[in-house]
Amino acid sequence: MSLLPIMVRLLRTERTLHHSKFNYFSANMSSSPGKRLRVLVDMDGVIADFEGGFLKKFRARYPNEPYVTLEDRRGFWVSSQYGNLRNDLCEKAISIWESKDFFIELEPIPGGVQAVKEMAKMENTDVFICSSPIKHYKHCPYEKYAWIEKHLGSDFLELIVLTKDKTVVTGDILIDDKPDIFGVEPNPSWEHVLFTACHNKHVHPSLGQRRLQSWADDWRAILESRRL
Ligand code: UMP
Ligand code: MG
Repeated sequence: MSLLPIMVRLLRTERTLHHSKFNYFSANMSSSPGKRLRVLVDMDGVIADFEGGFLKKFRARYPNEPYVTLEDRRGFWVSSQYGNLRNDLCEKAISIWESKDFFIELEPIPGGVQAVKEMAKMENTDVFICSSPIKHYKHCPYEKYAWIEKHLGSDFLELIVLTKDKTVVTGDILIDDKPDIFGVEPNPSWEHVLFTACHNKHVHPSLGQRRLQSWADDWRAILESRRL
């Protein structure tokens, strides 16, 4: 039996394997190294200053009521802390963010808009704005869209995910100031990077949880670490 046909077949197989391996590596190396990344960026407390806007409007509408300084804020829920101060202050707090123009007039958090624009331009990177609207829907969802258009531009209107449950949204990273993010999906695909805010700076991060102290912090390094 001649060995020639077998050797020819082996050589062909080797060449095919080599060729496809080369294609695989060259495809991966052609742009930036590592995999494509999907980043979910929260709005309130991360790019829009919910806490500052709330305090300013609460004090203007209820000048004779007690209030909580940003320094003394504890816990994610503003309404709970105000309710603990005095029962009826819970409803008064809620009345502030249920009012027309509350969400659209929020000031941007320093560096946030610039960082989001920059990450959206990065190669192999998809950015979505992932925000929870309040149940009183008369103004909030509309104003969140208007805020994004005003500060990030109309292209970002296509990148908005409004949901009460962020666990059902898939992504590699979720940058969010809420310390505990739960929902129907017990194993969300994203790593929750806790964005530091007045209400969470005293919170001990859960095991292995990373923080972004502000937008001056190294957000690029956090993104790149997830690309590997
Ligand atoms: N919110 C409340 N009660 C509070 C504080 C905030 O309902 O005491 C709302 C305002 C925002 C939402 O719509 O929670 C926070 O959204 P995320 O930043 O988690 O997406
Ligand atoms: Mg938030």
